[in-house]
Amino acid sequence: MTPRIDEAASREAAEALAGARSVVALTGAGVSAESGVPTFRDAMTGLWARFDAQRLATREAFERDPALVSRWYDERRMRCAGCVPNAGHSALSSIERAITARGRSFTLLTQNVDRLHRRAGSERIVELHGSLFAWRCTATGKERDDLPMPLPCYPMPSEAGGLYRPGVVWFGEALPAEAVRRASLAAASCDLFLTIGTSSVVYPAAGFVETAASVGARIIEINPHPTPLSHLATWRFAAPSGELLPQLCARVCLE
Ligand code: BV8
Repeated sequence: MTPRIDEAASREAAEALAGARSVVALTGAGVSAESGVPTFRDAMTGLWARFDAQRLATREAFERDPALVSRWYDERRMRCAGCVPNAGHSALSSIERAITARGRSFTLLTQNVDRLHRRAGSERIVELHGSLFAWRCTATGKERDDLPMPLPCYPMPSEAGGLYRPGVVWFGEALPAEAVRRASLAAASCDLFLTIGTSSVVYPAAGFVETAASVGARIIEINPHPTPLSHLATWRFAAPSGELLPQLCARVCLE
């Protein structure tokens, strides 16, 4: 049974969103779940069921077994290439356009590596954790997103004599400095922050919610399950993002 969304709260939150001076949205794997993109835990099915994602998504794992890790990422890349943005992605893209058309600020921080926000038309995107479609040469550090799908071999050697590694941020690796700079600035200067489809346990990404709350921004949390940061939410919707975001969008875009 689809959870009933509190109409009054939804109207209030949409009014706050429509009137906000500066909006930040943080998304996690839950936003892509309705597109069929496996979240970390879902990705661990079949061949991968016997692995722990957090142990596989590390530089040490790649150095220990580059073929295994390259294959896991390439299979996730191909899975994502076959998925399409859902109503939640499209709603966020429309909300961005409606807010920026009014001369106000909108920044989308995503932990997702599937590039579905970009395919849905969002433009002001900060990819906090990189992308499955980017591969980085271990010898030169240069990234490219045009490698054949599937890769011809695992791991794939680079022209510079290194290997191509996934262009994502692994656990224990620093996020791209420019992404952190943009995200920190946006979170510290926003007056409305949406946190959508994330378990809020991965840092420093989850920390941007805390930054926004510390500067007095109002927080909208959209997640069927509570998170460790639910107590910071001004409005909390225990609903799928693919259902709630179009409702918010309808109100914001018609304002
Ligand atoms: C770093 C790319 C330091 C790879 C990912 C405090 C501060 C700083 C660091 C730490 C800290 N505490 C701990 C750390 C270390 C660590 C960390 O956070 N560990 C956690 C697990 C405790 N952080 C790091 O290692 C980060 N690096 O700090 O480096 C440093 C500094 C300088 C120099 C050197 C080092 C790097 C973190 C990035 C890791 N990479 N992704 C890949 O994808 O393979 S994170 C990855 O896992 C995802 O991006 C995602 O963010 C995270 C969890 O995955 P999921 O569970 O699938 O997704 P999510 O959490 O979003 O949960 C899904 C949610 O959706 C659920 O809540 C569910 O209820 C909800 N949902 C489901 N359906 C729907 C829905 N919601 C709405 N609608 C629906 N339909």
